[in-house]
Amino acid sequence: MKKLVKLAQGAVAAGAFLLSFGVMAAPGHGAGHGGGHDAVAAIGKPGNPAKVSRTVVVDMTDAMRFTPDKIDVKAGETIRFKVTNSGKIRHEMVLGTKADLDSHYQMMLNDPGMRHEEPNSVSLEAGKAGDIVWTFDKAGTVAFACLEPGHYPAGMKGAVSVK
Ligand SMILES: [Cu+2]
Repeated sequence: MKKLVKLAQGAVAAGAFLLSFGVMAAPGHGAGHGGGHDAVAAIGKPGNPAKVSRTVVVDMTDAMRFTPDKIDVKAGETIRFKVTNSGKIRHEMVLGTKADLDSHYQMMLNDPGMRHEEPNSVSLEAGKAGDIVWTFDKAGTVAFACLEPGHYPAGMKGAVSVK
């Protein structure tokens, strides 16, 4: 636990300037951070499970890593991320812009019991599996991360490159 706290403190220092920005950027967060997120619109949209282009398997571990952590997709594809937690603690995969993930992470530090249960995320207990179905509609980079306290700054993040 001591180690996690230390990592979290590092993140606070690194992300301190983002805090005020983050609060402005995500006004609905406390109430289940509503559907009106600009940042969510910028990364694509929830996909139709009946129209999945392909499945990408992503594993999460207590080494604070996603495997793979670099994923290539084509604009217009709907991806089913089949996410597994092979660790012994809770992990989650959250898709977002880097700014959005940074600001959400600050809120997770303030409210560690918070769970992400939105179309762009899946939060999994040890040994569990779940899905995100997401449509990437324009070229660019979509980041993803585990926002459990200490995990993101320990390197639990990755990127989807949309071409
Ligand atoms: Cu994690």
